[in-house]
Amino acid sequence: MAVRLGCTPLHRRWCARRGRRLTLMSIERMDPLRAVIFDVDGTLADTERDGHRVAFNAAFEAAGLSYRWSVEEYGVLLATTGGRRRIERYLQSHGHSPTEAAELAVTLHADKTRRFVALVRTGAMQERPGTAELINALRTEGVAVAIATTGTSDWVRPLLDILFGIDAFDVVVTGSDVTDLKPDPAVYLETLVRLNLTAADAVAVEDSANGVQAAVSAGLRCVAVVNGYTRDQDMSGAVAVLDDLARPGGVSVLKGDPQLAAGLTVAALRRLVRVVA
Ligand code: XBP
Ligand code: MG
Repeated sequence: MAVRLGCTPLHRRWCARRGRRLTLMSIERMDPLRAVIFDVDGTLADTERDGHRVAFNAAFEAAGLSYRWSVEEYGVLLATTGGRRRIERYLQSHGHSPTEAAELAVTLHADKTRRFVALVRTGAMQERPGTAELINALRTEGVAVAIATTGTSDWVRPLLDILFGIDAFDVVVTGSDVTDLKPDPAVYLETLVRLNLTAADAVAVEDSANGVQAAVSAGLRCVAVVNGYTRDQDMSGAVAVLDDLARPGGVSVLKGDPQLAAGLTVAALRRLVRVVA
C-alpha cells in the first residue's frame, strides 16, 4: 500500500506543531482509493459488435464500398485501436495506396462517428450490468470517477451522458485528446494529470489486452472485465480478471481474489489498490 502524506506520523507531527487537528480532508486522504478510471468500449458498454461495427459497415455502404465487417472479422480488426486507424490499415491491406487509404479513412471515420452518435441517441447502447451502481457508489464515497478511452470525443460524451449523466465523471479523456492510442499509456497518464493523482491512488477497469497494457504501462493496477471479444486475450498484467462487473448470483473470477465473485464493489476496488503491483 502506498503511504500518503496525509496519514504519515510526519504529517500528524506537522499538524500538531501548527496546532492543527487532522481535518476531515486529511482523514479522507487516508482512503487509499482516490479514483477509478474506466475504459468505455467493452467495459462500461458493449458498443463494439452491435454499435461501432454496424456504423462502420453503414459508412462503407454509403460511400459505395462493398466492404462489410462480420462479427467474427471485427473481433480480429479490434487489435488495431482507433476507428480511423482500423479503417486505414484495413484499406491498405485491401489494395488501397497509403495516401488513398489515409484520405478515405478520414471521411469514412467521420461518417461512421455521425452514424454511431445517431445510434446512441436511439437508446440502442446499454450500459453493462452493475456499472451505474458502481459509479454511483464511488461518487457517494467520495472516490473520483474518470474515463480513459481510445474512442472519439464526439460520440464518447453523448454516450456517457445518456447512460450515466456526464456529470458523473470528474475527468473524461478520449482518443481525441492524445496522439498515441492504447496500448500506449498516454490516455491514462493524461487522465492522472487531470485528476492530479499518482498511479498508486487509482485503479483502472478495462476489457481488453490493449487496454490492460495501457493502464499497466501507466503504473496503474488494472481489473479486466472481459466480454465475448476479449475473453481469450492476454490479461496477465491485470491484478484481477472477471467475466462481468456484477450479476445476480455472482460473477466468475478468472484471475485474482476469489472474494471478487461477489462483483466489483467499492470495497473490492479498495482492496485492489493495495495489491503490490
Ligand atoms: C476502443 C477503440 C475504438 C472503438 C471505436 O478501444 O479502439 O477505436 O473501437 O471508436 P478501447 P472510434 O476500448 O481500448 O478504448 O471509432 O471513435 O475510434
Ligand atoms: Mg475497451
